Amino acid sequence: MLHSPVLPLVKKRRKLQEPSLHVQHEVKFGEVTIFLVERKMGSSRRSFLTNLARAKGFQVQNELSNEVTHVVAEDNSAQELWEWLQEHGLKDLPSKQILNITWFTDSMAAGRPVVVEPRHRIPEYNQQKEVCVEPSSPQRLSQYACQRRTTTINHNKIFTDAFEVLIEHAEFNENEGRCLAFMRATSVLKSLSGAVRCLWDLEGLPCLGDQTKAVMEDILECGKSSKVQEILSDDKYQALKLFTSVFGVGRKTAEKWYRKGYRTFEEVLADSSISLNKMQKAGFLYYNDILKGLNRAEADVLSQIIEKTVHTIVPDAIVTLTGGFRRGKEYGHDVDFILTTPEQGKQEGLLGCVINKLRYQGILLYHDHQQSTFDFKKLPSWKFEAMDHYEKCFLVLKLKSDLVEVDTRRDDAAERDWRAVRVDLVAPPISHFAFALLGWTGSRQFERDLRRFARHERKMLLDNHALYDKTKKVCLSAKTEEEIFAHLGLEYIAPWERNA
Ligand code: DCT
Ligand code: MG
Repeated sequence: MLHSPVLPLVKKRRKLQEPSLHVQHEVKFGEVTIFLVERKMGSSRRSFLTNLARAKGFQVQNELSNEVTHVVAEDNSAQELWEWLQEHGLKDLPSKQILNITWFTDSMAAGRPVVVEPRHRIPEYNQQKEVCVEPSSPQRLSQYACQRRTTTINHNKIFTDAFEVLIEHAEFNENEGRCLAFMRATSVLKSLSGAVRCLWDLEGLPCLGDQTKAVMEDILECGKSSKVQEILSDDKYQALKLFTSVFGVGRKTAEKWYRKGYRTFEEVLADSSISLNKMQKAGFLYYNDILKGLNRAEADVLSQIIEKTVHTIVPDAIVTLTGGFRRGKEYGHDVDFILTTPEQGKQEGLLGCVINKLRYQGILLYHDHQQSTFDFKKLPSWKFEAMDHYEKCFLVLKLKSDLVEVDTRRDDAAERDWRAVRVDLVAPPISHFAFALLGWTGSRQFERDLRRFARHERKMLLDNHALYDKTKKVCLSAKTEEEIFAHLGLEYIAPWERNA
């Protein structure tokens, strides 16, 4: 196909007029590197916006390079932008965020990089990309999720949704091998830049074995998998799925209730011999609210509440949003925060005070406060437990509807001005912040593969506390996630590319 000549989108003379080059600003958001496209925007507006962003702690590059994560354009057509970007021969172009100016202005207004929403994207840019992108060369795809870039855009949802049922079913039946196989396959499919249209597309992809391919073949041929349909209508699967959807109810408890012959909540709650623990009581009490989860706007309001509360206790405490929302997800089942203090050790006891303040504000519905069992001398923690040893608390809070447009409707139509939401807080010492942040950012599959990669490829042990080099017999310290990736000899993967 012939294209019209592509005009340069950055004019050479700009360099001479870049007063900001000499001004040093503190970088607050190391994970974001912006490039502003000059064409249509104009050089003076570009330089004004560059200075504005830098003054707010954003990194803005004058030249387009591989380090750029967010390309921001104003009024450029999808086609001219795509062609121009192609010419630069950037690594991983499909993984870069190509955005219109609204993302930039929203971020400036918020004072931080906002999560990319559909309205921030360039109209028709993705179609342009899909027409032009060669399917990413499968041979190069790593078997480790920590060597792939996986955004929240999943082109293969039809397959991964089916796999998720199979994963859950395998989990209920304690079939670890099958569970792992489908989790790895799901993760590979999520990382692809396009939809799989036939089994040939899977040539050379890692982690896709015969059983996963058979399910995909079924879906490709009939639009659904008979195996998945069978599970979905299975009595035991349905009961365990229902029971484990209650906050505080794990597989074992669900199984016990199923064995007693129960299939509904009413049946469980009518049995006086079943004593629910505190967490399960809260789980039933706020079941519908918690099941709804939260959206980004609600998570932002909670961030403000938690930040404000924490800062009345320790003014310079550091509050960091983590978990799925840090990865750019629009919805989550909870909001996760890491709290720490610049002064080592000052975070001790902080969570207890936060809980008291939340109670005083009248928004604490439930809390499970776990003291730290963190022992520096025991590092590295040789057992890779699901839970880390930091002080943490699992909360249910009231999110008031006067703060954000909260869906407070209840099935019984009772009037109320709040909704119950799940919040997790974890408080590592600042010395271990980077490890805690990396661990709590997830996704779970990304974490699993980071640890597997460390162990098998680097002879290192990684967990939420530390990185241990078994060859050198030393713990490698790190202040940032970038340093941990560097210790592991891995290319840095930004949080929004960890949705493995
Ligand atoms: N995590 C961890 N140890 C745990 C639980 C979680 O290291 N015991 C990590 C993995 C992901 C991250 O913390 C947050 O956990 P979740 O909130 O369960 O996951 P999420 O990715 O935030 O998903 P959601 O959006 O549904 O909350
Ligand atoms: Mg979460």
